[in-house]
Amino acid sequence: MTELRWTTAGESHGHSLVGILEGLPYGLALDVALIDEELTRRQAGFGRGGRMQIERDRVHVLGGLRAGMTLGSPLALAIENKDATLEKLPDPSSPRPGHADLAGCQQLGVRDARAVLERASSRETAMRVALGAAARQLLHEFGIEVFGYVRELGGLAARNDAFEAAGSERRALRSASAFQGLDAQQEASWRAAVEDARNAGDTLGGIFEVRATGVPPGLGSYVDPAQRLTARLGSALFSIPAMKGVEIGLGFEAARLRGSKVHDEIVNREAGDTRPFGRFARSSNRAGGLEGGLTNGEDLIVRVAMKPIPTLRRSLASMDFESGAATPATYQRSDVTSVPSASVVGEAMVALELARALRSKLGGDSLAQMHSAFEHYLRGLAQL
Ligand code: EPS
Repeated sequence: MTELRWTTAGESHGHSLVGILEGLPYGLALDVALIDEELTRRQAGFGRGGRMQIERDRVHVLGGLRAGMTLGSPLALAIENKDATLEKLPDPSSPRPGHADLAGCQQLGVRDARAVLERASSRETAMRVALGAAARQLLHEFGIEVFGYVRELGGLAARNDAFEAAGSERRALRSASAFQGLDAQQEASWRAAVEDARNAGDTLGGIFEVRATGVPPGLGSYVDPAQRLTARLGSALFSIPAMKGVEIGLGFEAARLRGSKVHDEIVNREAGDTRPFGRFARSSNRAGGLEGGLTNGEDLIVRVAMKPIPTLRRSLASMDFESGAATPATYQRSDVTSVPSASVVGEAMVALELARALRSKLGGDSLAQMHSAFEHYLRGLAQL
């Protein structure tokens, strides 16, 4: 068995984005149309700018599949850039505060912000969404579903219980939203906030939440610090450009409450609870499904804060690379907000980490072997 791991290559305005996902088992039927659906979802969202009018992200499978089934070899994917203008684009003369432009040039010791921003751009996350969409299909085989949605935009929060209130309408509500949201009441004010920021030449950040349901207990590790799922998720989510905070369950709020108001009491599973994870359940889920670096059988709940995009039409103060004179940061075009897109990327990252943890728990080289190991594991849980 190969550990599930992934890598990407490609520049924002280069020929293509390329991704490799290693460790998928043999025998998984992979629906490429579902990968493309996720790519389309990532491109959408009110507040996106000119670039998204140009791109039509579609995945090309370069390796790892035969007749739609995984071969157990690395899955190799490509997404073509329509705006493949890398060779012609000018070098920005003054770095943008908040982007990697300056720190990247400082790291390289050259005034070549183009070289830096091309890879620092969140264009790269399109490929992560494609790889994540493949990982989700593996999770789906084991009853695990990952769902992301926007909770807050420009400081305007959706209702707290939007996820629970949406119930079985969740997917339909999110598809109908221009923001990957679940609170229809919030849409108009988010739209107005984006229009307002656009008119002011400004940008907006926000918060999205990712939930995973059907997650069995015991994924992750309490033994190896690096394999604690909490640590892996934090690292994966912070690896998305522009993410400034990650909370799990109650998150920072837990620090302000007494233990009795934080920990989830252990109770007998209720009669209506059909999860096949044994007799133990919780009376609440403030831990967000993680204890001791391991999943505990409850839903996984993570929230992620995204800063506003650093490319502002109303450019912030910067310096000309050559002359050193004070000058506004270079501006070409930008989105006003991409929090809705970030929620799709966050979902992909959570899916990749959960799939990785599941692979490492169950082992096996083929999907059939994984299923046997899973059944055996569930029998063990039932006897505990
Ligand atoms: C980005 C700048 C914009 C965004 C881009 C991320 O691209 P451009 O410079 O071509 O206008 O649209 O996001 C994407 C291309 C994408 O697919 O999400 C940046 O500087 O990070």
